[in-house]
Amino acid sequence: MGIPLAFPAFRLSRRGAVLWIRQGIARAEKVQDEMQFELVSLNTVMNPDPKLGGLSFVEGERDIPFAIRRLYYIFQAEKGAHRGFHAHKKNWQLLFCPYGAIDIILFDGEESCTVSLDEPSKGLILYPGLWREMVWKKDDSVLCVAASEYYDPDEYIRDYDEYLQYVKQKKGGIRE
Ligand code: T46
Repeated sequence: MGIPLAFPAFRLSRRGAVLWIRQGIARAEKVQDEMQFELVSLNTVMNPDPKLGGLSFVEGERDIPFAIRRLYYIFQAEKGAHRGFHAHKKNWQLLFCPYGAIDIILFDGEESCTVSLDEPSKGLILYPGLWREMVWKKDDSVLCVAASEYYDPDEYIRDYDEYLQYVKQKKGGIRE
């Protein structure tokens, strides 16, 4: 049996309020809606015998607001490693760090914010359109990503100036 969680998950976006309720996932804290991301607690079952550890799980379209088309993970990166430096135009993602600690630095064209993934039960949902950088705080930390889309290099924005232009266009009401 999972640990009972008191609060339903919900999110608010610029496009209006969206409510999604699912037993077993809780909104850990309200992070800035304007930044279009959300920190959530993943379903977690700790074994009564501490030597046997715990198990966390996520169900697409139930615990997170998208179906999972792709999983990937980054491993064997050293403390101090920086990766990322891009945004996605279409991809929704759930990031989590089952081992170690990784800081995720987010930027929406105006504001930036850092979220620390330092516990296996912490999940970070990223809406499309956020610039991100990942910083390894411990050797061999593992970053896992559940993504809404198949891999498509054309839906990445890897050029910073292009990203700023993209944000400007979106704020001006031009959408893809
Ligand atoms: C993200 C952060 C958190 C593929 O061939 N297929 C894939 O599904 C992915 C994700 C990557 N690749 C190739 C593309 C590059 O040649 O793997 C190589 C490394 O990818 P990248 O430099 O984009 O890795 P990161 O760590 O900068 O970013 C990755 C994800 O690409 C990205 O979606 O949000 O992790």
